[in-house]
Amino acid sequence: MIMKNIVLAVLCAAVLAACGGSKTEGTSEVKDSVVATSKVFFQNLHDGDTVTSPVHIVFGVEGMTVQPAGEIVEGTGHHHVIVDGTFGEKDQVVPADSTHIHFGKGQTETDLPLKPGPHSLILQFANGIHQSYGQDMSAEVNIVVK
Ligand SMILES: [Cu+2]
Repeated sequence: MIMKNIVLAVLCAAVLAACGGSKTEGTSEVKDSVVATSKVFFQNLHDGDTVTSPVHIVFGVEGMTVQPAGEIVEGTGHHHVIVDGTFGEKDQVVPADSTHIHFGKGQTETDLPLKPGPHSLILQFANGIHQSYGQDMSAEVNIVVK
């Protein structure tokens, strides 16, 4: 009788461990697929466009939700525009200066004054404390300002 109980206990533990393991695996698979299908994009600008200043920019995001900066909430963030720079490495805080513009109120569009000439604009999504989601959540467009 005691032996039987021990066998049952071991069996239960094995089953629980197996269940726990596969549950964790499933969760991370879902997470990965969310990141893989998420993206940002310029809704109204395309490579080679000639525009006038201030440049009207409409931000787009899929697979994540725009939320004002403040706290980290999974699956949410806010937009940044990086002028003539490079995307923010994953988890690095996006600097706040004249070429890294934060839209921490949750804005989805802006009118950006730019000097005449060619410019690269990068749209970068970052979490509630401005940590970049990396190149996967960035988009670049090259335009010419008249
Ligand atoms: Cu920010």
